[in-house]
Amino acid sequence: MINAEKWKIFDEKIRSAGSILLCAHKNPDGDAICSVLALAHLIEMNYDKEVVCTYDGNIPDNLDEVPLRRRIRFFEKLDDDFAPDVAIVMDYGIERNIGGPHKFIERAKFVIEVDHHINDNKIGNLCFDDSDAAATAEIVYKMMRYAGWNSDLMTRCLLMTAIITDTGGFKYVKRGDILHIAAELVDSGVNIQRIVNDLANKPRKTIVTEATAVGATEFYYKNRLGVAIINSSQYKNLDGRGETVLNLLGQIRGLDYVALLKEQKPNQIGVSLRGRFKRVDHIASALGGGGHEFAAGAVVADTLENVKARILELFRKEIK
Ligand SMILES: [Mn+2]
Repeated sequence: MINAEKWKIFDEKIRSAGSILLCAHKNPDGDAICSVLALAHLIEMNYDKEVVCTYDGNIPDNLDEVPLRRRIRFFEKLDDDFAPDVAIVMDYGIERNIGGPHKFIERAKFVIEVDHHINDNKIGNLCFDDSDAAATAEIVYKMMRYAGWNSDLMTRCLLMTAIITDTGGFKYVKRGDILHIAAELVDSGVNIQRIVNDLANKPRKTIVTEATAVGATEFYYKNRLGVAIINSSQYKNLDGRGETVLNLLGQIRGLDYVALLKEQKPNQIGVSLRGRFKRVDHIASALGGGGHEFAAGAVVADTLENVKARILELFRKEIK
């Protein structure tokens, strides 16, 4: 993933760049936003360069307290014709997920990608990809270590926040690597308890909306699938992708799958899928999305009723 040859190119491109842009997927989650901010800060500290960080969509309120949060700017606030020398696209999965900043990437002279999603259509001229990494932040940490970069506590807290959010508080960890990294971060001064407290920072209306959706969940196929719905009038109350719904339903004995349908607009349904020891990534792919084995999603341009019917059909085939 990281080797001398690739590193030489990275180092030279960053060193010679007049302008550098960093971004991740639309509606960034903890890993997306913290990996962007951490790598941006590391480049600034170690190359003495200024870096622009941008995003599209909404940043969840529970990430309000992450260090350097104010540094990442909505893409429409940048010069419309901005053409960076180097663009670094992180944690993006598929090209379509980038959203607004995509135009800047297209104009960039050189594109570097840093990602842990499975992706057959890479857009980077140089790729630091590892689909076994628990978070994009794991790759950033390995870049930092490979290069021998200096880091500060703020950067290390960002990396830990990314790891905690993308592993569901270490629940989805499959390789010891990430735990060794977490241990190194703790020994270097990162306080996990403080990070977890800062993340427990959702608006009341969000928790009430999510709890209501849990209460109205419909169960199918002998209670093996739970389908929760957040309609368009409630969607504005959501903060992030509805983790509380997914986490609560995921605790039900005997339930194998959770599907959360979010009516973002009348004909735009965000779908989050979770499997308990059962893969859901192929179902997300069938809906035009993707993600990880047990946590995946899609955005489908159709009505709520139609998307729900498609999901029930996909799971019916899966469960029978
Ligand atoms: Mn990620």
